Amino acid sequence: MAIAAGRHPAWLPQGAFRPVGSRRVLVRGSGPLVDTVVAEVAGACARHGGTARHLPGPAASGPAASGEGGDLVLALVPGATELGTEGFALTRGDGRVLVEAAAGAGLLYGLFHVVRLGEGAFTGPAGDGTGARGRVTERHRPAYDRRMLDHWDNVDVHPVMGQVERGYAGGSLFWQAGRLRPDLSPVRDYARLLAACGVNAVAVNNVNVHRTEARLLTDRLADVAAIAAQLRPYGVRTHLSVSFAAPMLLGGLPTADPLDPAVRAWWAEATRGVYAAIPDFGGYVVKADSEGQPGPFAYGRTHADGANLLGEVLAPHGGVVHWRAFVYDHRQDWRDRRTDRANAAYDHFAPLDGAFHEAVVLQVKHGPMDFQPREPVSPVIGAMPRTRLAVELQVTQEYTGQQRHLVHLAPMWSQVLAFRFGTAPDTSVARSAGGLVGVSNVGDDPFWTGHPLAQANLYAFGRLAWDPQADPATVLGEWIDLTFPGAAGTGADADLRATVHAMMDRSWLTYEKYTAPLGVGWMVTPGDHYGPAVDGYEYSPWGTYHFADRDGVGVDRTVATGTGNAGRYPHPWSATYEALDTCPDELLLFFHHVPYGHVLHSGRTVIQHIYDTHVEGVEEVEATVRAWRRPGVAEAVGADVHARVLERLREQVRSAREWRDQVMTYFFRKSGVPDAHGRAIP
Ligand code: GCV
Repeated sequence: MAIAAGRHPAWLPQGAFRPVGSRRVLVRGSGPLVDTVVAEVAGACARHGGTARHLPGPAASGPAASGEGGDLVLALVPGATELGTEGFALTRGDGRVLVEAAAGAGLLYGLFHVVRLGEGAFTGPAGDGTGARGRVTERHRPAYDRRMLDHWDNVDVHPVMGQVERGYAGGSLFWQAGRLRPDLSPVRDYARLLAACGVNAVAVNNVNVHRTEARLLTDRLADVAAIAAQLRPYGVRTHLSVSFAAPMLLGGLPTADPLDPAVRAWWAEATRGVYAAIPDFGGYVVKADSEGQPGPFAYGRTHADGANLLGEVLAPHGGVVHWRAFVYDHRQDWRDRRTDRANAAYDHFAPLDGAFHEAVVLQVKHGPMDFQPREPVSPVIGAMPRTRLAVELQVTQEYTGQQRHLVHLAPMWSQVLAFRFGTAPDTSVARSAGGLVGVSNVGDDPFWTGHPLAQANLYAFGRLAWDPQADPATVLGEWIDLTFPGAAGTGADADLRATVHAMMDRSWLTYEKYTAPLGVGWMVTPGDHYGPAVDGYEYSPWGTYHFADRDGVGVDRTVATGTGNAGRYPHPWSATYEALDTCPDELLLFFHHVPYGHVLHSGRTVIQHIYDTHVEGVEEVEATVRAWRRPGVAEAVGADVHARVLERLREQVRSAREWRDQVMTYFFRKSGVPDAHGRAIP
């Protein structure tokens, strides 16, 4: 098994399999995913000189299995139900490794875990953190059953959005100019990469479902089945975005009213058809009453009515509907200062808590707006304890530099996942959620993600979906070591690891510095959302404002005098955000409109913070370029990766300077306040 030539191997270069492939490996058990494990092991051993054996019968649990011979034994132990279908137990020490799992998926994840550990799996200290010698067993189970990527891929090339909406990595892996791609082997490679970081579900088309895409549910279902066949061997289930108006668009019915018996019968029949073609189909994704997509409001019905209809037809087959909470009025009037997009999802959905069918998963964006570089956590996540929730993250870098800027997103996601609505640990975002969904950043680009270092975001998404408490710097370290096998060594190679860490660990904060300040967001060019346009959205219907004038800037979202958004949070956050003196600096302009001379907790005024951070942000990007150009880096990462990253970094510097100059000039002109350090502002 190897990523096809012509595509970067990402975190599965052949060298990553050397520690496994150079040993005596035994696989015990049978089943489709065990066959995948066998094929992986056989390929690695053929390449690296080891030996691979397969005994189809299951193993007895425990030491009996480990005594069967082999440096690495991967054994299916059907009785080990405490591991679940995807978990595995890893016993290692004394140079030998035993992976046990109750099901094939667990065995596959166990194999990729050993690959991740590398030579250290066999020679390093046992992984219980104590450094103990001898054989120690660790148990690994994913935090969430569903760890999913949504592809915003169109089947037809959309006249404005292209083949992939908000895609920055070329065309779609699945679709090309209206058709299924004739060669789906890259999809198989993609599934392999996903399994190796823990993702187990993929929605194969855009949540904005246009006319052609709607047909994937019925007469173009064979296309979806063909994709599912590529994903299945790596334990990745296929999901489909569907149009709420499908009964009209495809079924010729006069209505899509969710309470209409004919509509319900149509969905039940369509869903039977899907499961006949794809027995392990995961379910539907629905964007309803949002940015022009049809939904239940047209019939005077609630979103629970709409979602429950689909939950009911999917449940008998074991499927779920991911129903998105991204519902807001995109025809706002900027003169109206009471209506607030940040309140919309909460106001629509929180009152429906407890009203959803058990096969409905409410998919909530992590912030109340739309994937800005800094937002508070969405209050919806803390307000619906009786609803199955999935938190949606944006791996594709729509608002974070579009894979032209180096922005490592895992630190932001970790912060979101660790946020607690109350004081108890089970009030964290991670614990409130039952699943994690990421909008994929992958396309048909040879590096998968356009910017080669953006692969780390995809990897981190999978790892955090498996373990939301994982440390983002550790996850980045794993990614570096796997992707650039030499980086784990000493001397110049150890330097590469440090160099890449230094470039990436704080890159999100760097991006935040040179773009929109203090949580206010949105100063991007309307439409394509790349580059600065401070007033671009200021007088638009999209509900995304900063309200800068000569005296101050920011959105008053207090209960006392503003839109009341702070009051959507439970205590103590409602009070924390409501009061100027307790609101965290980084969210100040999200919750408050303040004078330019307002002094932050940092001791700087708002205007000086804007000046300073924009200068610092550009300096940090310039330092990043210098780091990448250090001697030895190109050799260690490969000339192709080096050249592509350098090209992107050059654009990042250009763009960051443009951001700096426009934002500083804008606020200097508005406020008339000079820079305390006397720097020239254009
Ligand atoms: C798929 C933002 C993006 C849209 C996207 C939407 C969504 O508004 O700009 O391209 O549509 O989010 O999440 O549905």
